[in-house]
Amino acid sequence: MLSVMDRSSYASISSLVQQSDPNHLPEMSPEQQKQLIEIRNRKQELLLEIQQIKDELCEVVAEMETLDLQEDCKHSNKDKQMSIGRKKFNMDPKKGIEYLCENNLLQMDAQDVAHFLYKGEGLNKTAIGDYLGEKNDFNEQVLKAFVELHDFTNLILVQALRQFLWSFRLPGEAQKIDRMMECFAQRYCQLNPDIFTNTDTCYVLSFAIIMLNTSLHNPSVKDKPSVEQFISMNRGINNGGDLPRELLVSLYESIRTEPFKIPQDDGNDLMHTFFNPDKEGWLWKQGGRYKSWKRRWFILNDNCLYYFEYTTDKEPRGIIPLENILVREIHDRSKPHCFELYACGGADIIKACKTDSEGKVVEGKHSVYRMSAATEEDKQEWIKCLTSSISHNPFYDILVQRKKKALTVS
Ligand code: 4IP
Repeated sequence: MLSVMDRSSYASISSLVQQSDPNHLPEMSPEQQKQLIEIRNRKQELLLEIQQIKDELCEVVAEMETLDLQEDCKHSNKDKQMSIGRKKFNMDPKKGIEYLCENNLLQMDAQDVAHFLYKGEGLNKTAIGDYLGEKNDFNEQVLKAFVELHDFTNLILVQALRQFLWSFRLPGEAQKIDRMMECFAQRYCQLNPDIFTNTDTCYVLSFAIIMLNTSLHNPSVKDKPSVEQFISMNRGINNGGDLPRELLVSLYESIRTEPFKIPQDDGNDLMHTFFNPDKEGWLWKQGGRYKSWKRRWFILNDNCLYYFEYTTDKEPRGIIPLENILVREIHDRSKPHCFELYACGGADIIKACKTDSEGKVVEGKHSVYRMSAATEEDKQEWIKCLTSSISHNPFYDILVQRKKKALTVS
């Protein structure tokens, strides 16, 4: 508009535009009045346009703020879901992984899951161990991918084991340990092809090292094996031949001077044990010295029997290891469906521990543990589970088989 008007006429018209009474225009020619009306109209249009642009701007700003907010929420939601996923994993590894995949925080892909476990952020190492040891195609692929994330190149076997056993906690179940150690031995031999003639030798020696660690550093083991004993223990395990003496001496020395660091998981181990029991349920238990009956929640797991006052208790009231223990049916006049645990070999007192009335841990005083089940079926089921837990230690069966394989010349 300025281009069609000279500056002075624009100034004069502009001053008129500013007048308080826009309809009172006495000194203006009709031409000027026409121009003025046009300018006013244009001004109105421009003001309207400005208002529209302002409104649009406000909308865009509001939209941007909402987006930022959503993004923030999304992030905090993701963090929240991640933390829920980790907690779920620690309670039940399979469910945790499912949850993380459902929420797109993880892909149901062996490599991706293996990375997640290897990173291990916020994860309980016992739960990692359990997941990796699980027997199904997918978990086995994850285990393989997980082991492949470890680099054992040029490490002596003890160092490789240290690295491996620190990345998760070996589960108590023999079959799981077997699968994991098998994978470990394969990976170690693949990266260090000149050390062992077959992976079974590596597997057996790895176990010998783990056992040596226990014998040398567990205070309850009185007779500490010497290096010569360790060497003779491992005679013939290399396809019928002996492993180099220097190798065995260096393994022995490494363990003697520095015990394995085993992940502890802040007391969660026991909790974890209680999540996967062989059998659990209410039983009445008779006291040791005072023969009163108490209703207790029993959990049988890994060759050990635990009892609690309430199902929700975190700490057991008593623990009865089932070594050298037998079970038999018994008739009791005061309670139905009874059975009892007794020491084989005629020991007077069953080795066990319990918390006393002041919460102190003390030795048990039972010569037998007599229990009463709610029904005859439940009694039979307890006897069956206890008997199989007592008589079967699959871990040793597996090791014996392997040792046989490693001793035979292929
Ligand atoms: C107690 O009887 C309870 O039965 C205890 O069971 C039992 O300990 C005691 O055995 C027995 O004297 P009172 O409560 O009537 O005193 P719980 O600990 O489950 O309450 P056990 O060893 O069975 O846990 P002794 O041997 O401590 O007397």
